[in-house]
Amino acid sequence: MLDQLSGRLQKVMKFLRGEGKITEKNMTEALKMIRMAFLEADVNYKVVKEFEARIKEKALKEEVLSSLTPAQQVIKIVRDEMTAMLGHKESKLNFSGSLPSIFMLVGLQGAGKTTTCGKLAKRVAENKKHPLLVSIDMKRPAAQDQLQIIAKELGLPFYELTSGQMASPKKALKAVVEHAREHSYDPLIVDTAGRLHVDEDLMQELYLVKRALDPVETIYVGDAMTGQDAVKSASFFEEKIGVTSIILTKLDGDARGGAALSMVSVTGKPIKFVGVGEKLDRLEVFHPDRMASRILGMGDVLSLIERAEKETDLKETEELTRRMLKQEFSLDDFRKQLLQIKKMGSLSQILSDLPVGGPFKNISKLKIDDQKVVYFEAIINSMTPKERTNPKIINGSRRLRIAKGSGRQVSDVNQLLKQYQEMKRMMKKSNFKKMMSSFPMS
Ligand SMILES: Nc1nc2c(ncn2[C@@H]2O[C@H](COP(=O)(O)OP(=O)(O)OP(=O)(O)O)[C@@H](O)[C@H]2O)c(=O)[nH]1
Ligand SMILES: [Mg+2]
Repeated sequence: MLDQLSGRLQKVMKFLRGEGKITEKNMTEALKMIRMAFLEADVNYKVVKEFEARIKEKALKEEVLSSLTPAQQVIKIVRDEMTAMLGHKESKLNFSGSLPSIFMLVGLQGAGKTTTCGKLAKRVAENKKHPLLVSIDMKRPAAQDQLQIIAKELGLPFYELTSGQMASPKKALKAVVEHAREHSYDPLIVDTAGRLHVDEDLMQELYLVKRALDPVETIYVGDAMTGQDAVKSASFFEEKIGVTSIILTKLDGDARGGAALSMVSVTGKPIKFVGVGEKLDRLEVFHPDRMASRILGMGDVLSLIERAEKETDLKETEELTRRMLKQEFSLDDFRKQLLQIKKMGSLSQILSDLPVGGPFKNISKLKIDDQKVVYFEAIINSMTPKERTNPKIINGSRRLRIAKGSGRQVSDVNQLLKQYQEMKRMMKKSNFKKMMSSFPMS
């Protein structure tokens, strides 16, 4: 995610570190590099100019220049300004005092509104809320079905509106809200129709729906891959119907970052969540500070830790880390780790949260796909406890026995042992502890 921008900005940070002293000349050079990186990432021109001016003003101050670590100071300024650009602090969803709180999702066609309705419903349900899903998209015949299928998958209620009912929208919407109130559903999450382009018809329709529902959150859903187009249409929606927050989707793709970096400054609205995959659990709280660190190559260790805490047994993780540090990493540990990886999401997702180019660079070369995790688990299950703690004793005949026992090939056993050795070797090289203690987190 945002690899190119991240790569270019990391070069600037490296350049600054290499310079030692900060002068007007090398600062101008660094700012030029930053400007180019941002423009290439499709960040709004005005936003870039303001950003540049603020960095320059702060970086060329006496206390920075005369400090012992001027480059570090400048890097911190860049990070802080980027955090501000992304919206300072995380921003939570609003709920209204009277039930139900209504969330209305709007945006262009294919931005991810329907999927995001499902993701949001799942998230609030996990926080002990009782969401009700409804779609007022009557344009596409499949639109109702799509949301209904999502609701079913999540085991959450869905209110079916017919186009007959929607012939008098005010009445129909009132009935939905009444239904939600009667059954104490909260929030009521409303999916709407998208259009290929912003047009007056759509805006008029959405405006009327908004007026009838009076939602506490009108959430603009924007596709991060479309860059400045997403920002422009967000402004248009804000102007015509008014939005309260933003969710950016498809940040798992090869979005260049322009949308994320311009959205808040241009619209003045906070990004509350980001979509990072098609599946319904791939919605993350948007943390401006972590995002800035991630883009600057400082890695999003906090998000990773948070996810790990949610998905895994914390004690087990601690123990595993301790064993890794002590180089006691056995095949049992390897298996535990595979299981945790399986629980936490794909390995590539986990790795994208780690500091790039840092000590984890090598680990990202390890490729383990989800199917293999299943095979590997079966293979390790077929080993004796002794073999697991001391894999060195696994000779040819043992390999054959293990393969047979797990229903796999000897080559699979070999591959597993190779991957285990590789991981062990990389853990050793990675100096986990040093990385964790030196990571700048404020
Ligand atoms: N990779 C990825 N795909 C996403 C994400 N969010 C949505 N999608 C995909 O984007 C496509 C469109 O999503 P929908 O939820 O149908 O979009 P929509 O805004 O409801 O579209 P319309 O109702 O046609 O306006 C689907 O294939 C989704 O799976 C995301 O965060 N990451
Ligand atoms: Mg839809």
